Amino acid sequence: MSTRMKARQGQRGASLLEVLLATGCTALLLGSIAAVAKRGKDASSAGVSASVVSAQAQRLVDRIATELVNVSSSSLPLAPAAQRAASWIEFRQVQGFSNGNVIEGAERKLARVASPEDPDDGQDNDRDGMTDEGDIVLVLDTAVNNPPNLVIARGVPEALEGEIANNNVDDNGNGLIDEPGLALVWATGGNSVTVRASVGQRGPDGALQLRTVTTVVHLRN
Ligand SMILES: [Ca+2]
Ligand SMILES: [Ca+2]
Ligand SMILES: [Ca+2]
Ligand SMILES: [Ca+2]
Repeated sequence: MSTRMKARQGQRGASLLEVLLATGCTALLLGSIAAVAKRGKDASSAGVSASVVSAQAQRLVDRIATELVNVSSSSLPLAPAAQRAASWIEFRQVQGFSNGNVIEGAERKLARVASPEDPDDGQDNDRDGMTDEGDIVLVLDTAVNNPPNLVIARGVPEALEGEIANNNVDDNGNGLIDEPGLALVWATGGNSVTVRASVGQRGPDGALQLRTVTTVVHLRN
């Protein structure tokens, strides 16, 4: 074999080695990009911590309390029957006084409604571990046609934490039977509303975590 041919073979060998090395590097690079992308995806679907869910439940109840604290008890609808709770309330806030008369604002409404992602059909449509969870919406004026709903919370279960819906039993022992995930109780002529609300979200381990907050709001006479 001539010296020139040996040199050519050497060049061909080097070229093949370079190609193999380059291919290997590309594969490694693509592999690490895929790994980073997967880590990002895992992080985004990892759920939220229990403290975040607790904060969401607390914020919801605080917001409802803020709405109700300046409400005249006489503006409330009929109280729910004993041992039952409502998942909605209509009310008027006191805006001031004129010649000794109370001036009330427009009728507002707080209600738990079906979530667009999980309609009320007995299925967990969005596969978040809760069946038929809802949103809490605030309507600023019920007299307006098709009033816009302000969504103030999501992930509110069909029944309050520990309660099984529609079995006529007080499963969680709080004195209320089959109460909804937002459970409002007020007595006729009473001066307070008891607000209970559960909020649920998936935790980092994928398991559903529910947090419940209860407060009593004292109304104006
Ligand atoms: Ca669901
Ligand atoms: Ca559903
Ligand atoms: Ca109960
Ligand atoms: Ca029950």
